[in-house]
Amino acid sequence: MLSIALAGKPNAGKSTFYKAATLADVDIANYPFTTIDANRGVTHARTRCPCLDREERCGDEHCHDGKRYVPVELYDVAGLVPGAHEGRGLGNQFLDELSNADAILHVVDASGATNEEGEPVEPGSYDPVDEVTFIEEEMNQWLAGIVARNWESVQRKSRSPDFDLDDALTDLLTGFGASEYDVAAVLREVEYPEDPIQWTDEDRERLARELRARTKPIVLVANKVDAAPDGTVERLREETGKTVVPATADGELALRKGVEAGVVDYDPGDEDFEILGDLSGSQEQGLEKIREVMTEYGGTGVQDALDEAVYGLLDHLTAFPVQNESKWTDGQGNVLPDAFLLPRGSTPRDLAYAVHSDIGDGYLHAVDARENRRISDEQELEEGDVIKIVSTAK
Ligand SMILES: Nc1nc2c(ncn2[C@@H]2O[C@H](COP(=O)(O)OP(=O)(O)OP(=O)(O)O)[C@@H](O)[C@H]2O)c(=O)[nH]1
Ligand SMILES: [Mg+2]
Repeated sequence: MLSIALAGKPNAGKSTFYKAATLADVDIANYPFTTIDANRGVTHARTRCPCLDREERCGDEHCHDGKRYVPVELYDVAGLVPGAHEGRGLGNQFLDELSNADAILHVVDASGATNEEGEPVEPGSYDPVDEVTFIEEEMNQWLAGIVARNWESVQRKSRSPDFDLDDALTDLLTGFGASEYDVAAVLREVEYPEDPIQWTDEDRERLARELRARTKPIVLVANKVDAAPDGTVERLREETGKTVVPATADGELALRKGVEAGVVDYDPGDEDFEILGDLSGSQEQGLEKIREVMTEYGGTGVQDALDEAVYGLLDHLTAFPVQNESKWTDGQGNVLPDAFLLPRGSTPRDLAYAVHSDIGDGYLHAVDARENRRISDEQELEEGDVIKIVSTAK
């Protein structure tokens, strides 16, 4: 499963985002370091369900009238403060949690009402652009530290006649989620001394920065946009050059709670919602405030941020394996039972392996269930493909 981590300074709204996205029970409070243990749960990316191209909706619990929700893992970690890589605040331990992440949603407090330690300050007096820079720097320094601490082993290996820097660095960095391919690509981009003994701290930092950018790409979530000074989102975009998704995590949380209570009709990622039941005046006012923000930004931004990470930054697509190519069902008659997120460029065989390694090993060919025709093994899958895998394994 793809794994996305929420990172950011304390008090930015990470746990609120996490709770809204997973509906798990977590602590939320207006002071720094509310979260001290990492939380891990399941959320979803939203896409268009192929059932919309048929007469009947699939009725799967992950499909709401053609809005398809595909599981993704979400991590909520403790806040990072300047110096976290040296152990300040809750420090290194939580940076280590980021190792498992395929992408990072950096939750920024766009209201400017908390400083870099997450302490409340005069609203608008802290510039959120600064937290973008320092959080990224903490992550880079953390990785540089891992490389530096393990450099001796690289030096030792370099004495062997069949030494290969790519291999040594891949060994060192697999735990961080860097593949051989990532290491090779980064070594092509940066200049470095041939002999590991001559590497300086700057060389290691450059390597770490490039690898971090490649293996832990970041989407900025401009949270608390309901309380942000005008122009903050635009400025974040311009000054960081990153993708910025404006969001109100506690708005999303209120809506999801409303849905649970049966008083709100809303699917995550919708641009608007409907009030169903009779609410007290203040409840209704609260919801109408959220609606204003949603109207301005096209939704609460929580689902958009997840989708941006999965389909934008990580460039994944959704493929739907079926056993019956005309009914689009599995062996039990469930319509479009599964959805898999795969990197763009994946082939039918990759999908077979994603379903099960036995299915992959026994792969014979694949059928495009939309066209009802056999497709080539080299054909790259597309978003929304419905595929029957023919395999010797069942
Ligand atoms: N105005 C506004 N406040 C929000 C929003 N999202 C979260 N908050 C508030 O921000 C404060 C901090 O929220 P948390 O989710 O606990 O923040 P955190 O980033 O997990 O903080 P730590 O665990 O301490 O690192 C709480 O008072 C939330 O209610 C939002 O969209 N708008
Ligand atoms: Mg928290």
